[in-house]
Amino acid sequence: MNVLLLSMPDYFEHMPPIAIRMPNGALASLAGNIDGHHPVAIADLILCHDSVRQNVARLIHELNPDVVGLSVMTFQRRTAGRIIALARQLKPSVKIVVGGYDPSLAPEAYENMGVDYIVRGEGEITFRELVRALESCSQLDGICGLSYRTGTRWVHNSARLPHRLEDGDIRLPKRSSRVLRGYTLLGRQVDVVETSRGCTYDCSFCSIIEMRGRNFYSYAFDRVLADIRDARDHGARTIFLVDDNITLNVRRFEALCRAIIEAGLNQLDYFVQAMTSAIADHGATLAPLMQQAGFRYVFLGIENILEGDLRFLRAAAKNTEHRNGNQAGNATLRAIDLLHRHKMYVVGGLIVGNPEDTVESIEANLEFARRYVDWPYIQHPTPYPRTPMTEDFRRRGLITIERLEEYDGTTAVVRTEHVPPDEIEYRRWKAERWMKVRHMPAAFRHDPWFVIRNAPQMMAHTFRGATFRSLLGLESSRKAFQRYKAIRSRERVYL
Ligand code: B12
Ligand code: SF4
Repeated sequence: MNVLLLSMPDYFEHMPPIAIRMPNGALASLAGNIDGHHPVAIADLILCHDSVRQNVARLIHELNPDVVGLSVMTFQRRTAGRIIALARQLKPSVKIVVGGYDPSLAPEAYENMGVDYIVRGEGEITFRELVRALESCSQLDGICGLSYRTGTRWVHNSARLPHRLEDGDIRLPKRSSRVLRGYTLLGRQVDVVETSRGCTYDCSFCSIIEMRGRNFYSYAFDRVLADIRDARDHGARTIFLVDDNITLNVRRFEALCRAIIEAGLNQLDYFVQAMTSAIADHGATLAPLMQQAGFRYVFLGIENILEGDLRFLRAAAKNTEHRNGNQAGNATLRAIDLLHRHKMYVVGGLIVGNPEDTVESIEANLEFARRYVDWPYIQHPTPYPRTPMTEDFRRRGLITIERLEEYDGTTAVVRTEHVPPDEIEYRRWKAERWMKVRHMPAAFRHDPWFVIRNAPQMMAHTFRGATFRSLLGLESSRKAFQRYKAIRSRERVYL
């Protein structure tokens, strides 16, 4: 069976395609895990976000797929609907499968979108079994994690338990299936690699717990190293370790750094997400190893610097430092200091606009980011399907925007008890632009040619909506913000 796998073109403010175009890790993993005789093609539509219709039509025409699979996040649902309609129009008999966070957490939303199958939760084994069943025209009722249509009725098979990742059952991703080119992270080809899945915390804004429960399973190092080598052999110079929470097991992470160094794979740049508590508590031994292994950017889930907000986000525990077995306050500053001392850059993940936030508390977080982080990744709380936070916001009547295409994390779709959404977003937008400019010299030192060639476009992206008059203070920056909002709204229409 010919299989075509697509990830959505939708991007958000912190991922401008001029500088960042990452492959979707799920699709290569799915491709590597269906039976080997099926021709499979992967198209990450971020690589052609300005010509989606033409590219999807071309791929369907050239590849004549029997099965089209889409990987979808919540803010991409509208685009997914349009791509489904296009695929159906071009080839009415094609079988359409959706998977990923949004179809898993809101399967009911896809029942009337023209799809045939919904894969809930982890996809490798479910999709392998589905393609087998389609090939042999056999029953679908025994495939855990699958939802399917019979006539007008949808059947939801029982859930599939998260895979323990330990017996080689999940094979390596198949990167050779990618048919579009142009992956980049600031000028270096980037790829994604998993070393573990899952997390045992329960932050109220995070989709991971509803997706798979509270658990943590990891791949053997041999497999991880083979995966990194494969990414490198396909041209990657930067590797993003996409683990949900690699710092849950610090000793394992340290051993992984040693394994990367011993395998000579530390010539690559690495990018990883981490908890502040783990870095603060263990950074003295962990950070030097990370530096030696090639880690360059660390996304720190700081979330917020105020205790009240951390409690609301259920993120206090993962941001607490420990000394001699006792709690010793917020871990953020120590974590940042340890990473800086070992020449790593901090991507600061903060969430502003929580229910009790005032203008002052928002500004306190923005000021913190200005002072301490190298690259801001500041977002607004976003009520994704089935997260505990969504229930809180809905109960309090604070959700102001229901249009899911705006749920990209940098659009304020909820208000606080004291501040309207536009004001929250305006303050974040205004502050972040200048923080991003500050990182340009560091990017220049690492990749001078990329920055020389792309600096004008990167600046233009960062300052969308601004004019010389607004930058010189001759026009209100609120006007520039309104223009930026209008540009964002147009950008979201991919086809
Ligand atoms: C790595 C990552 C990123 C990376 C890379 C994205 C990429 N190109 O792959 C970056 C940093 C770019 C990113 C950005 C964003 N991300 Co992100 N990201 C993740 C993270 C940490 C891991 C995802 C991953 O690769 N997992 C490994 C793969 C193998 O697993 P998987 O994606 O779950 O796929 C499995 C199943 O879902 C299923 N599946 C998936 N697709 C398909 C398709 C088919 C056909 C089938 C059958 C099955 C299937 O099978 C796969 C294999 O088992 C998750 C989870 C987390 N804990 O935070 C968030 C997460 C996916 N991101 C999320 C969000 C919201 C975003 C952003 C919008 C902004 C933000 N708030 O952070 C941006 C938007 C990106 C953009 N396009 O502009 C949310 C999604 C929530 C939702 N309900 O949609 C998550 C869940 C985090 C959260 N807040 O809870 N992200
Ligand atoms: S620690 Fe990270 S992965 Fe774990 S629940 Fe919190 S946000 Fe999600």
